[in-house]
Amino acid sequence: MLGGDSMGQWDVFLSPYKQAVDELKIKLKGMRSQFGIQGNTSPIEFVTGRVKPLASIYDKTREKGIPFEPSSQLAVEMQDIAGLRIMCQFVDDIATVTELIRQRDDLQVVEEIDYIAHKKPSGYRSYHMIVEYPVETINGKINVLAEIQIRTLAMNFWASIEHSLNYKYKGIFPEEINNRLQSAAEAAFRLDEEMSSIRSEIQEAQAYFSEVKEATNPSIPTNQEEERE
Ligand code: 0O2
Ligand code: 0O2
Repeated sequence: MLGGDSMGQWDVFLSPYKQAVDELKIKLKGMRSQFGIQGNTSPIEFVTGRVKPLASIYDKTREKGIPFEPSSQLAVEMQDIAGLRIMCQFVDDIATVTELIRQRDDLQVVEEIDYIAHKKPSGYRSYHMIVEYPVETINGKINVLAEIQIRTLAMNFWASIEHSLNYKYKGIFPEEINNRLQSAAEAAFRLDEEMSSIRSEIQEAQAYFSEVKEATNPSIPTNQEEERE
């Protein structure tokens, strides 16, 4: 168990990461709503974010063979303490999102890992960007690293299922489960391909659906209108 002092040090160490996650989540969600306001379909479906829980930080320090303590070594070697995840409907949206991120002035991309072109042996597919993000604190600016994972809904579905199974089996899957996971990864890949091939039809239907929804939505009366009634 961690003592009070040690917990305090972790709180101090993790606080800029929490701020980075909160700020980046707002900014990435902002990109999504700007597409909507301009009347365009957003390449971003939804965004989530988290600060890595201490138990996961502990596990990863064991794997990496580095000390489990708040330190500059940890800040450099563990690049996903601040983690953002962007979900897209279509594989092509991922390139649009990565380009938008590269163009931003408020962060610096330091590394990109393409697990879509080169899927992991587990079957995992996703595009990872490691970014350096400046957090303004009362003690000055702190640059923190954050990992942005960009993936389709199908890739996300597979990864979240595999993640839970990994937790249960501690990474050592029975052969049957392993085979099923590999074929599920192939199925997710084919689903992405199928959806891409009818992308324009899907997007027309979605635009039509939201127009109809807007037209049939009863307008909410303003205060003035309510007073008049
Ligand atoms: P809205 O109106 O639903 O778009 P938070 O701090 O609550 O904003 P957090 O805790 O990082 O976000 O992550 P959380 O709660 O897991 O999900 C973040 C956003 O993603 C939420 O939307 C969820 O509704 C949305 N979300 C999560 N899973 C799915 C999913 O499978 N499909 C879709 N379409 N959306 C999902 P918001 O931000 O609350 O607003
Ligand atoms: P969690 O619980 O999501 O935080 P590296 O230091 O680059 O050599 P690292 O940091 O493991 O190694 O980088 P990598 O491989 O790019 O993975 C970072 C994150 O990607 C993982 O974080 C997962 O979120 C996700 N990921 C990578 N491989 C897989 C996989 O095979 N299955 C699933 N479901 N997710 C994967 P954590 O810390 O492992 O986990």
